[in-house]
Amino acid sequence: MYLNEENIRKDFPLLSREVYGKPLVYLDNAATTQKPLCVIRKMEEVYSTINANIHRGVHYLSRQATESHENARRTVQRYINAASPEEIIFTRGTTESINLLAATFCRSQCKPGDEIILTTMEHHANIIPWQIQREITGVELKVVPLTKEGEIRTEDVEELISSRTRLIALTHVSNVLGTINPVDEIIRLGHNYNIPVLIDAAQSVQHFPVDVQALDCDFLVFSSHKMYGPTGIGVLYGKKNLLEKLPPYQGGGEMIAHVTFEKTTFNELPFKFEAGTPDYAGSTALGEAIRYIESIGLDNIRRQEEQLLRYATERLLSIPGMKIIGTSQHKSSVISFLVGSIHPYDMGLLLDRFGIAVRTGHHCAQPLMNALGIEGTLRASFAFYNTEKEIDTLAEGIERVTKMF
Ligand code: C6P
Repeated sequence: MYLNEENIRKDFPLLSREVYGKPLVYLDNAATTQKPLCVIRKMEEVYSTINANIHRGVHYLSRQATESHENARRTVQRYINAASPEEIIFTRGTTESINLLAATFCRSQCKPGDEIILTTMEHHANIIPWQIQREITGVELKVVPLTKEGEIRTEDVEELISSRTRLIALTHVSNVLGTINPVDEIIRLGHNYNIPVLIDAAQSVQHFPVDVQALDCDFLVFSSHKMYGPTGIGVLYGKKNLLEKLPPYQGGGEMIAHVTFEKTTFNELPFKFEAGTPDYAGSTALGEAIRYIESIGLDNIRRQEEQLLRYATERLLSIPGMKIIGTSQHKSSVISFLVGSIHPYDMGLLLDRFGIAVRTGHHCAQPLMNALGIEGTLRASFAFYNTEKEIDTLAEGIERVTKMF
């Protein structure tokens, strides 16, 4: 392996706990990752040393807390290589980021009958906000089909483009299939037709470098808790000229320039989209998580996870009755699978008794499940702190369960 697992695992206190008297094997990293001690300590540090409401007070603590929040914004900017910190909007996570964009974009940029292109493999977070806007603003949704390997083809996106297309919104990496989509090609395609592109990076920014200027994407969203940071905070990146065209999402403190009962004028970017007291403790800890990732190195993370994926794919395929769902050549460290006719829920419950945490069900991607003709899958998802030994434990667990049925 590329990284020294023993040293790395020491950074994550939770990984050394036991469940049911057995060592925990945590393979649900696509749902949320565990947190390194430096992130946990950073939360404690904020609340025990600089806690104060930000952007408002003239007092010392308030200025320190504000600086900490704004430093975190610059850290995120650097991490995804955005052109300026104004392009980084803090939200509660990917879901809120997409809801914000769907509501403000459809309200201001779309007329009834205009079209948004999505793909079959989207998470519900990149489907339902658009359906809500379909009800409110009359936009229509077009859906890119899937190949049998579980991939999206750029030519199938192009098929759906019309003079009414206003946005293409797709996931970078499928949370079920692990497929890494050719987003660079799709962004170029969109721009050939003057169509902006939103990338759901919830399953990519923690696995490999994502450079918004190199990709030239127009919007990009992700969640802190899937990248070793705290829960309850995430990011909406948008190109400045596009964000400036959008109206505010929520109203309240911080997002205003001047208020009277007759009329309110709004604050500049990014504050226009950050109504209310922001999660400055969360943003500060997200900044710490990013520094932690950078200290390991995203290229090292990618190589380590690619090796885990290869090892796990081979090991799982040696189990009789194993079917891996999602066989793209370009995959991130996610394996969805079914074994014979065993229900994923039954298998998941029994694996849990062996201390193995995997996810079961539709993974918030029911339209994808419908397209695949299945109800759900088991899903093992790996982070760089997982080990080949843990993959052996998973495989042995599956073999034991198979024998019980
Ligand atoms: N996927 C999973 O186990 P939030 O909940 O806002 O942090 O992220 C939503 C989301 C959006 N897009 C993609 C591609 C995602 O994978 C997720 C979250 C988790 O797969 C929880 S369902």
